[in-house]
Amino acid sequence: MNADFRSDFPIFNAPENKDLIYFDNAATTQRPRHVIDAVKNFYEKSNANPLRGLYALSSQATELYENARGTVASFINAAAEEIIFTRNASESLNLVAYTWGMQNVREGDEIAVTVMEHHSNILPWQMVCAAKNAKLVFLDCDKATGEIPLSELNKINERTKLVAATYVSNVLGITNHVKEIAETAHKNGAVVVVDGAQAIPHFKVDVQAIGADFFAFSGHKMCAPMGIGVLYGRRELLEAMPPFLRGGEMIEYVTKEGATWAELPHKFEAGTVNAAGAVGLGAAIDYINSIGFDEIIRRDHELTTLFMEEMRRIPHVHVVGHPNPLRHCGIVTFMVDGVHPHDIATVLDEEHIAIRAGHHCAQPLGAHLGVPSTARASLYFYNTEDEVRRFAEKLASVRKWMGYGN
Ligand code: C6P
Repeated sequence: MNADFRSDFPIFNAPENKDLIYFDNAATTQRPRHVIDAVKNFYEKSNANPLRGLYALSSQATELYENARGTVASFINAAAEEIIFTRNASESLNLVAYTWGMQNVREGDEIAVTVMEHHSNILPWQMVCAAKNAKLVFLDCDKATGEIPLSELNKINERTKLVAATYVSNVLGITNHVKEIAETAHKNGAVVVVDGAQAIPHFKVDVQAIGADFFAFSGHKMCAPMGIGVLYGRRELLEAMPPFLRGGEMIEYVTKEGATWAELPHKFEAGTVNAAGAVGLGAAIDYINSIGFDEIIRRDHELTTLFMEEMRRIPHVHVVGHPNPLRHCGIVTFMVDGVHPHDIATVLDEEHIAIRAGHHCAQPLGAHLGVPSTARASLYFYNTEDEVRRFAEKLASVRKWMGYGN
């Protein structure tokens, strides 16, 4: 079954990648033929500057671009005008910080984030807090399991203006209870920003059900092209926010003195948009829907369970985070006694195995757990059991490569 998925991805058919084990899917996934063809077709048949031209080709480009927005909206249970196309999750989070954050946060207020946030969901809030003389508060996680105890939610109070939480940690793979976080935030009058970058590729997201006011993700972590991302925002909030970037196509009317803004979502999409990227994202969603999240979750569970079983059998290897593979969303971070994670990645690269090593852009989490640098394998549904076994065999020899006796 999984061999079929793999053959959907041309990169694995390239002769130079025949034996490639690609376990860096949390950094970026590979692209299926369906997505590559959608982008190619756009440029070969429908390319023009969308939203401007008064001719057929531009209208066609506009239609494809707006159809992709509709596809994204139904994928996460939102309305089309609540979907803003950005470059990536980082830009989506910055958009909220520079607009809602700078407009609403005042001196003495608090912003709460979890300790496991990616830097993209910490630095924008540090910026707002510094500009407004507000306080950044961290919700800590359990050092053994990575779970955020519900008692940490007591740090959210009437001073809290915004809570920013990742749905799934890019280091621990743990899924946070964002619905409970949102309920607590709303009870205290705060808005909730969910970083969905690592969740959206792995399970069905419903922004209404979790109570997200804003939800950010990147296309490239879910089989879509790089350079296209999404910010979902609740309509009333988006309407009250000032634009982030100013320029072409985001205005209603401009005079020498000032301007009025276009309707949602275009108020937040200044300049020529990434139409081919949006079309590619729409195609990626169609592809993921054709597989179905039941199957994706089943593959995640099977592969991660096998992966962690194999890890447990190798002496000197330690998995970071939850002992239950079903709590990992395909992400397994680990250490090997006496070997720096960069050396692990370099030795494995010699064997044509791609993993990530370092701080994973989550340094506050590394400091909290006391492990500033780790190695990370991240799997997706097109990986195979055979790859996991070959990976374990190579990992078992890493210490020998580094000169240890066993
Ligand atoms: N994490 C990883 O290897 P961008 O770069 O904007 O597409 O995504 C940023 C981002 C935001 N939130 C989470 C939870 C993420 O995991 C990432 C990106 C990659 O873990 C690259 S550092």
